[in-house]
Amino acid sequence: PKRILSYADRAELPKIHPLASKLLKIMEEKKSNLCVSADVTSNKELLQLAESLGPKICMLKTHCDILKVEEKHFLLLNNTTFSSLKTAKQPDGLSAVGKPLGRGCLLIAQMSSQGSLATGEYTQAVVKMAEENSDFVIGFICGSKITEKPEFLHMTPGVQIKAGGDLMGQQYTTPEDVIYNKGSDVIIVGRGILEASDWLEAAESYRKSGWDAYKRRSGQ
Ligand code: BMP
Repeated sequence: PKRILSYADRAELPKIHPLASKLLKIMEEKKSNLCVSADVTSNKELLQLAESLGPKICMLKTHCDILKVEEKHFLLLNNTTFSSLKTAKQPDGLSAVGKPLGRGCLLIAQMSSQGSLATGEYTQAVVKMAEENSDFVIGFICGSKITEKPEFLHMTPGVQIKAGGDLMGQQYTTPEDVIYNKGSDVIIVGRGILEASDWLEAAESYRKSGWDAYKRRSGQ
């Protein structure tokens, strides 16, 4: 594959979004392009995950709406306006609220599930939408690099050390394939880490594979 700019160089690009720059700097400093997908259903586990894996990750992704709160007898209103990043299919509207707060948005351009319809023209339309809203959109959830513009971040779910899949249609590729061959920037890993007997050890092995693949790709 073609040589790429380093994360550190991209963080300094004149047109980079401040949030993208912040993430790229974190990645370089912590030598981590690992985002853990904290798909757990208890607050306690979520906090434990954040505490123990914090040093290994550049980002923690949550599905706040799966947290169980029944035991305390109240409903949960999922309002993610205050998180630093949102994933969305439409940046309009969100940007009006998010921009003044220094927030950013990731657009879903491709999906890792089998039979996904987010391909071809849809993906191209999403790239165009991102380019037209680059003051708010900082990148994509995608399977591979979909734009050459180095200001945009590419983040890829469906990652495990062994390629394969689950019974619900999730398809997995390896950190090496995602970062080195597909040219993505960040690996998003859920069960590969959460189902391991030792979270920390598993997170370290994903961090290392993701980082080694990046070093190889950037020729460092
Ligand atoms: P896991 O590594 O356990 O398969 O988790 C992947 C995470 O990424 C899940 O939270 C899932 O909802 C999310 N995700 C995905 O797997 N594929 C996509 O295309 C988009 C996602 O948000």
